[in-house]
Amino acid sequence: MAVVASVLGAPGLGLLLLLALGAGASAVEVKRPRGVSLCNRHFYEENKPFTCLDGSKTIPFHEVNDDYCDCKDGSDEPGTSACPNGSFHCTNAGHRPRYIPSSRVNDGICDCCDTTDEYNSGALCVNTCKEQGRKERETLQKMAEIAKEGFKLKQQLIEEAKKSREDKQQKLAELQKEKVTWEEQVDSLKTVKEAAEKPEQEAKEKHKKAWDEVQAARRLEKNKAKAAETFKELDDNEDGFITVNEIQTHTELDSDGDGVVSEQEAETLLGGANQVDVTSFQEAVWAGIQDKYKSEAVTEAPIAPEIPVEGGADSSPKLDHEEQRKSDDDEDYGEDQDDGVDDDDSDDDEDEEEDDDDVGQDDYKNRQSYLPEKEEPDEEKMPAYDEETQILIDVAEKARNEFSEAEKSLKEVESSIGSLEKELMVDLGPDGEFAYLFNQCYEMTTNEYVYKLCPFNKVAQKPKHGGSETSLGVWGSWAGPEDNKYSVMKYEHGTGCWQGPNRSTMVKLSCGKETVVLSTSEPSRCEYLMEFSTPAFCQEEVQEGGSDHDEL
Ligand code: MAN
Repeated sequence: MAVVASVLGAPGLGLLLLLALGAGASAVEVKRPRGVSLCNRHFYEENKPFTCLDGSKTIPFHEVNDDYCDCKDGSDEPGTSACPNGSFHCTNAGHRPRYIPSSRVNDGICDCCDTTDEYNSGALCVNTCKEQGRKERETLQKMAEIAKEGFKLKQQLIEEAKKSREDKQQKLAELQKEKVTWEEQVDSLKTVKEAAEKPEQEAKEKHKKAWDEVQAARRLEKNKAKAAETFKELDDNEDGFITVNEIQTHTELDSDGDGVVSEQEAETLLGGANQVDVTSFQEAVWAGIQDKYKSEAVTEAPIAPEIPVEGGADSSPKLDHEEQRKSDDDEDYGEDQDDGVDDDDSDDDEDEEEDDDDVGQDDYKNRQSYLPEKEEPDEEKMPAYDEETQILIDVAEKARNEFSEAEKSLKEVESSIGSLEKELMVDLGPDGEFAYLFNQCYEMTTNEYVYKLCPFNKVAQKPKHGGSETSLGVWGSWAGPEDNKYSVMKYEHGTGCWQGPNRSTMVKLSCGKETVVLSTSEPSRCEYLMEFSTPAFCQEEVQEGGSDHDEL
């Protein structure tokens, strides 16, 4: 049953609410029903019908705060716990006003610092508003001081950023000019190089051709000598002829695979004759048997093949020297170094090397067939270039070096331009105040990990007691709310989380004199949160919270 007394609350404390404007402000009594805020009091006019704040119903005034819930929105019971969805307003004079759910009214627990929520429960509440208000004002005062100093620092940061941006833009312009110069250099040095390489190439080819001819002649000579030697070996009765019978003793010359050289096979090998003299043997027979022929010395006394070392005994002093040079070069630098030609311009040289290699293999095969005689390498290494060719090579080499040096410089300039352009494109705050964070990293160590924040670059996590770094994301974008975009940084696409998303991190900025990571956490698996203080985030004035500011 509603009674007027309960509508207006107990006389004194409950009925008259205190309005305090800051600590020690003069108190003004404003009549209103219990649990109603100052700004809502005009909805509750004494002795006039009350319309629920949602407009759903109108009730007589004496039914307000009668401990019976009439309005769906609970607005008829601001000072009791009758409505499940109602709220009670604590004025909290001297501190911050607040709303509490009406279920907390008279529940025996002091919620409002001014004790007004426990007017009928018997709970012994003490008014702590003044003390709390004082503490809060002190905190706000400190924050305001920090913000003021931080804001000053921010002004410096902005100045520095402006200057550094200008410097960078100037540097960029210089680099772009430098780039043009290097491009021209590269073009002209390329022409010089190509002009020098043409005669070099021709001279080298000439040298190589001459050397090939010398080698071919030597091979022919050696082969002839081999033929003569073989003739002697085959000519068992030393009558100056090789006969069908003498051929037949060499079963390796069998052509039909029956393991025997028949008379007819032998005759065929002798070119249809019964016997041949040394000249006919050299001219018509040797070529047909040399691949199969096994020296009698081999079968009689087989010995392990010996692979001759380069620079054989019969090399002329000049070739010895040249071989040594070539061999040293090969060991130190691999192919191409023998004539000092760069990789990309040395197709011909590679061919040369291949030729040499092929010769080497043939050489080895030949040795196999003539063992056990000690075989000199068939091929010598190509002699040093003549002076004229060497000069052309040196000139071309110099041109190549100059060209590649210029190309290298051009690439360096291009890369500097690229990173400067990239840096200038990053959004470093409305006035560039965050620029000083670029290229810096800040760490925070927790029980398990060392967290590293490198603003505008990356966030990483490294186990404290060893192990590799895990990426918690690379710079993505500013991600604060529309009206406070620069309050949050987003780092994304970090290392994939097992059966989860790629790691990512939100960095929440706050104003502080120091630039420091305040905290790190992982609110959801592989989604990290960092709190980071920086003067760059300080605003000119601290915004104090609370909408009922005037009631403090
Ligand atoms: C590592 C760390 C943790 C993360 C787990 C997910 O241990 O990166 O932060 O939660 O992997 O498996």
